[in-house]
Amino acid sequence: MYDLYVVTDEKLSRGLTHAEIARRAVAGGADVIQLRDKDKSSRELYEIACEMREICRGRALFFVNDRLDIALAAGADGVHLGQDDLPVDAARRLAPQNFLIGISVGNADEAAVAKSAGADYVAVSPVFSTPSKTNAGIGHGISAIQEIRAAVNCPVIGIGGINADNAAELIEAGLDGIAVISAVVSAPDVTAAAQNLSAIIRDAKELRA
Ligand code: TZP
Ligand code: MG
Repeated sequence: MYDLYVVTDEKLSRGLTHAEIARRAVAGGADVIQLRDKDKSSRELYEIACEMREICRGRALFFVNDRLDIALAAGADGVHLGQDDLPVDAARRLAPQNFLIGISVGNADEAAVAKSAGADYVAVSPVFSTPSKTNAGIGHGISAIQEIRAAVNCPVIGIGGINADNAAELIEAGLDGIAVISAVVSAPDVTAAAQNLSAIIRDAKELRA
């Protein structure tokens, strides 16, 4: 469900818009697309989210980062929250049934709290240090994946410094899904990069099964 999760970022792309990144990543088999933009106005975000909603419909889950209001208004499948965003239980009270809520966590305690507040998945963030996010902090590493995996029974995904070279070992360590920006968004061929990562994740899961 969350195997390949692509977070869009126009600044890290080679001149593509959020919508075009989404279109190309979905064509390459991305399972989830997340709109992430810290600079645009609410109106701009809403319009982009509506366009991405249609691109993803029936093909990939569509999430909005941070902004529950934009996610709900655009009819997104879910919202992705951080530890400093709206609490999961507050978001849950505002959201319709079946609306998905994901949250970034850094350790097993945060994961357990998020799960009991109603999170649908937790994202170990960052798995490795990365320049793609300002103040992402030091990577929590593979040991954190294993601790968080053991602490919660919901899907655990990872984000931060993940690419085609290290994705398989992270699936092996227990991740259910791999979230990336640069490995797909900054690639010269977004569709081919998504296809390649998707195949790596699928093969690693088959080996694990
Ligand atoms: N949250 C934690 S790390 C990160 C976000 C949005 C950036 C991930 O980007 P990349 O290029 O896949 O390391
Ligand atoms: Mg956030």
